[in-house]
Amino acid sequence: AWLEHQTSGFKDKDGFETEVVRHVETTLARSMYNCDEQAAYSACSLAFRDRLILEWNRTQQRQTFADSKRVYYLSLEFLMGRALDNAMLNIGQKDVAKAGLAELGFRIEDVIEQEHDAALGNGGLGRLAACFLDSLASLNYPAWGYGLRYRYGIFKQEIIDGYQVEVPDYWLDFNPWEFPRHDVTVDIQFYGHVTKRTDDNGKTIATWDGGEIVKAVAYDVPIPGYATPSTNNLRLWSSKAASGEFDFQKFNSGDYENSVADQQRAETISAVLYPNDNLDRGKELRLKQQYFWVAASLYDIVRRFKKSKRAWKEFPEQVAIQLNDTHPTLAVVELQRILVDLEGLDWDEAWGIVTNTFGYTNHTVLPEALEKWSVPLFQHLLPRHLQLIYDINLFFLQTVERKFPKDRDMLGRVSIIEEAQPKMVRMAHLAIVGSHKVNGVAELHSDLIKTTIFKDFVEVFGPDKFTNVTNGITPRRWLHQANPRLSELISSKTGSQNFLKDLTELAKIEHYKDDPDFRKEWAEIKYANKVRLAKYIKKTTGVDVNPSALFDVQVKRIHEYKRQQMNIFGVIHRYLTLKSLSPEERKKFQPKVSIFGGKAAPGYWMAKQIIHLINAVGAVVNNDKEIGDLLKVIFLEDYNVSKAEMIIPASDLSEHISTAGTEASGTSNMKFVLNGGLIIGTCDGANIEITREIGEQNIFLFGNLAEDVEDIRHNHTYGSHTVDPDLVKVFEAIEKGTFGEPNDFMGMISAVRDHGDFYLVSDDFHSYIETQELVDKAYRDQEGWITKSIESVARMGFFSSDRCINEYAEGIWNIEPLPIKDQ
Ligand code: 26M
Repeated sequence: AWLEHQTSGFKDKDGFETEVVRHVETTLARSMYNCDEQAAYSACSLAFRDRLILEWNRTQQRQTFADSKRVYYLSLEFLMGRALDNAMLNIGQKDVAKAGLAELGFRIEDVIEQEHDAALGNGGLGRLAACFLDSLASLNYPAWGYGLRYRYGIFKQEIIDGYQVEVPDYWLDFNPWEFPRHDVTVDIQFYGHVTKRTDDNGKTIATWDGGEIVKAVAYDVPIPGYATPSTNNLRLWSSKAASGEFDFQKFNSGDYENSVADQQRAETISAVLYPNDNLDRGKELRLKQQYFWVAASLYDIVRRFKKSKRAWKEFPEQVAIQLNDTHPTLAVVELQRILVDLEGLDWDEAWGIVTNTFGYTNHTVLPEALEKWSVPLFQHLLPRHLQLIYDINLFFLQTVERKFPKDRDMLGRVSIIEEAQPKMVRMAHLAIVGSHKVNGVAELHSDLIKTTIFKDFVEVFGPDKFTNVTNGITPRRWLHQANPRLSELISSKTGSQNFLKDLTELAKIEHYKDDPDFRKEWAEIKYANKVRLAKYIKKTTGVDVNPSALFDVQVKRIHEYKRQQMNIFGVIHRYLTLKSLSPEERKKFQPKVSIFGGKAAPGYWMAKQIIHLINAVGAVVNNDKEIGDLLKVIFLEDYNVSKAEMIIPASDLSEHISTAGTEASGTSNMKFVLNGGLIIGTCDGANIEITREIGEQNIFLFGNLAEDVEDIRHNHTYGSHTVDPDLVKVFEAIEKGTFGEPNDFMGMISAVRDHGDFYLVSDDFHSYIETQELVDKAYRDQEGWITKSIESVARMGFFSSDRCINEYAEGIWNIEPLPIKDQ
């Protein structure tokens, strides 16, 4: 209903054009005669931005006036992608823009593609945060995101001679979607020392003095909800020298270098996103980033609360703060510091407020990703916080002691401080102790954390503190925006676009699964999306791929646990099989295009080797005349959100093949199925729930189960370990030099053969190959395949991030949507 009588839209295409022209001529100071696509993008964004600002202001006013509970989502990563297309669709005026731009001589697609992705994230965790913002706004929840305004997002990936090369991603040249708030700043303190004194009542007062100050400046990004006037705020902090530009005192006294160095050191804090996904390296600058962002955000949240003049005990009734992994865990300590040191509350009252405010989401069980900070580093950078952590730990361990008297091992295991050389602060333990709820991101994952890494805490706090919220994705970006024709076909059958607000309405399309016209259109849409991707592949790699072949896609961060190495070994196996066949036999083979994409962390040697092998295999296979269209191997450079929007709708089959028990949830699995692709996968993460929803007949599952992994690993080390015979043949081909210098790939081979095959590549290989054969067979039955595709999409309603956010709101945050009255 809002769309019909919205106050902020353009009246019609002429109204839109007037605004675009005005922005080109005045804001950009250009003539319409030399308005290129980039200028058209800028002007179009500015025109939409003007509309957004009005609703944004109103939403903030409405939230302030209602004075109800707000949720704050603290995340070091927001992988937003492009904003213009999303803004046009959420406001509901893409058609108007399309017609207006056409009259001005532009194709809307070309204009949209001018925008640089906002890539302030690594992968799943960062993209989840972006989907959550979309759902929070679309469901009218009073919510803010808080993050860091990195000058450089995740690096741009170039592939040169088959190797990954990293190029800085400078994205802020022209960004119409952010609003600097030079008046909203917070001074953030580092280093220094703590003095304690006793006041007249015998109470200990701690003061933290000295050290250095860095200024946090707020930059706000509007987050429009879909088909609602609600426009929420994402606040990103940028670091600046506290002295303003640079220190003139030092400058005038001739110390030019140091005056500039201070400024640069301050600005370094928000300069660059750490490009590691699922790996913690314990670097001081990362801890500085965390405290800088957390302290600025909490100052802001507390300031807003104080304006309401409520008693402190009401804080958790007004404020919910969600910790996106352990990265913002310092917020727990910072709030306790504010309440005790600055506001003078008693320890216990303060701690009650703190624990009722925070919720913690765990996103990984990989030990190398669990954050730990060395105590000496902490002592140096945040001396008061370390004291508070010791106190928190002391009181916590006392309660554990009361519950489990004399269990010294238990105390050692759950302690926030790890007794190592040097001692370490375990951030996950701190996050659990400081929160009222802890959740995993898919059922299997939530069960696993309760029975493995956080088992002792279940004993200490009881099982109710631990819960599951299965991830979801926004259907606006991942269906309507990425696949407009499919969205259109669905709405023609469900009767409206309401499925984009209530994804369970997808169930209605199952009635049409036998309707020949519907099926034909369904297949045509997939084919058209494949043609589009084939053109892109031709343009970027020079390789011709046949859009009728089976497109088999694995796009995600490159990581051993995600097992891209198993995929490429499987491709080599397929190639060797094809080579061994007669031309006649070959003709019976299902033609296939194997498509990879994803970034390796710059310091992750093995991941880079995997990329190199994929490219080396492509170079041989794609030029083998005997093979032709039967097999192509493509590595798509610089996989990111906007490329995902093009790649995902074009897949027939996608791979989600992590070693069971390692992928917490996965979210691209949901995106692929929602777009009519089938998946091959292990019993891991959300694959299991996807199977439950869509039916076993619609998914290709294989491999060992999570519950067996430990024993198998034990066997690798202490029992006999033999490599699967088909995989041996693959290794032999690599070692013979079939794909170039074998030494380049020995790391991958010996990880499996000589170093315990930690990720079970060999153990799962046979099952993987067999299941790929089932895929080929199923694909040859095109009618059967289309049925699977339609049934799957129809049953994906559960995986909307709207459902997911509603679960957080009810089970963890205890917040309600803010009703919108007609304005
Ligand atoms: C930690 C320390 C230092 C530098 C970087 C990190 C770090 C950054 C990102 C650690 C982990 C990071 O991301 C983890 C992640 O993306 N996890 C994924 O979360 C998704 C959303 O819940 C899940 O779907 C994926 O399965 C899970 O791997």
